Amino acid sequence: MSSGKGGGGGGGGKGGAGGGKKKEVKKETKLGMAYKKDDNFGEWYSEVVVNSEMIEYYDISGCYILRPWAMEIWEFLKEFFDAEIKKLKLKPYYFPLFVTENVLQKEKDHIEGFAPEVAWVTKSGKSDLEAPIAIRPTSETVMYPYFSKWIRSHRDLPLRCNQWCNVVRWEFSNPTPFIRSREFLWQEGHTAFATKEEADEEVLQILELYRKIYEEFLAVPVSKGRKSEMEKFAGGLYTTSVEAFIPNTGRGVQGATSHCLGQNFAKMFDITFENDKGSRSMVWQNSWAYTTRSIGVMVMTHGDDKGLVLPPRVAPLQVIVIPVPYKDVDTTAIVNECKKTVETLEKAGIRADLDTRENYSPGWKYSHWEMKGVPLRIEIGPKDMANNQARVVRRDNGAKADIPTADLVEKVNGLLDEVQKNLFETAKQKRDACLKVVNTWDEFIVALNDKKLILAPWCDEEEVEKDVKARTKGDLGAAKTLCTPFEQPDLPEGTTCFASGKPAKKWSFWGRSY
Ligand code: 87F
Repeated sequence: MSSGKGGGGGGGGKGGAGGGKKKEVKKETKLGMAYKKDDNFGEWYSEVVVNSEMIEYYDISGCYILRPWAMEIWEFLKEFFDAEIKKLKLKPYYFPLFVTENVLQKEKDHIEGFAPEVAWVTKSGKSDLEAPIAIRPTSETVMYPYFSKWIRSHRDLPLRCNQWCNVVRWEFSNPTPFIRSREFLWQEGHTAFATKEEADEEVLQILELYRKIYEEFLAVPVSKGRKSEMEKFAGGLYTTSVEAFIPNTGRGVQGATSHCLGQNFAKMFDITFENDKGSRSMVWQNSWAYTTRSIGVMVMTHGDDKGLVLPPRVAPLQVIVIPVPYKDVDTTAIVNECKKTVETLEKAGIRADLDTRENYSPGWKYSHWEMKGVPLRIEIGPKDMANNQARVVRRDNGAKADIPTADLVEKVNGLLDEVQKNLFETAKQKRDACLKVVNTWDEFIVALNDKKLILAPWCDEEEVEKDVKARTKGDLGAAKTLCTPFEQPDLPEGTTCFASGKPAKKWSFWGRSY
């Protein structure tokens, strides 16, 4: 059971600009949220992740402690994804954390832009290392020399490897728990095939799994699409992604990426196989990843002024049972009824617990578990006991129902499904309400300032994307393409690019992003 202490992240580096109204916090217990989501989103977010006990701030900027309330969510996602990729014949690997400068530099062309973010180990104890060693920001250069060694003939293909690990990218822009941290957890899949067709197929299979993680587990709507040439992974052939949108900030956020690397790395690392004609061919490669950022996107999407709101499928606890004692009425009987309820729910496979702490009032406990985002609360008092019922309260919309004890499991299961569905539908409605189709530059600027998710006809020229970036540069960051969605509206003959006036080739999402 948690200590029940809220608020007050230690360490520095809390995100969000100052200002914004502070709500009165109940003084005696320090429980409750000081910031509102619509008043000061940055501070609200920091407060939610700390008060819900997902995150503890750490004394290195951009590094955070992930507490069980966050790690258990990560484990649910991992369990699902791991089972799915095993069906696709992915094998688990673990490659070292460290990489020599020599090997890291092997992919010089694209590492160049990333170089400032690479962290180095230069000492052991007091003495300098012979040569500095980098900490992996990603593992292409760590893995591919061994792909070259392991792949000899077409019988060694496909090679499909996945590792769950941490990576380090020493970012300098505004660190935000989950969303932008200097160390984060991810899975990285790296695969090699004999043909491009097989690689192409896998890119989309994985992207569909990422969509499921966001939409079916985290209840966050995403768009699948392809990245522009500017925004793709420079080392690869093409990049696909799932993109989410945060209405409060009007920013897009890349949820996960699935890249077809083509034969670029095969060339660099000499990854070839003997084909069935007896000569040597280069492999076709993919790489793909999703990270703990997904948890942050979920928090931003569903959280409210009372704190975190968790989709039931990823909630470490789905039901919290709270005894509501009354003056002279027998408390032991109520607590026993609560215990019985938890047992019944647990037996039915529902994640349930009870809060029997005697030094806190029921009202305090309600706020505490609301702040932690538990999907359903069950209150049991003398009246409920007498009527053989329990009061069930939904976290997502506050709806209350008195449910006969005999129907509890069935009704709770139904409610959990409803909460899951409602969170997704509500988030989708909010996102769709931000969608703005624009055709001209003037409309684009209005929509951008209005925090919209912009869909615009585009000529698909890199120079034009650069130009848009330059023309929208400012304190809030420049606008860029988020992706070109696979689901394309009609593009009538003669449609022109919103930014260049040239003939438009496609509809693309534009906006500011995380
Ligand atoms: C930061 C420092 C050094 C991103 C970096 O997306 C290198 C890099 O290569 C870097 N930040 N990237 C691109 C990562 C590409 C790719 N790697 C495997 C993925 C999915 C998983």
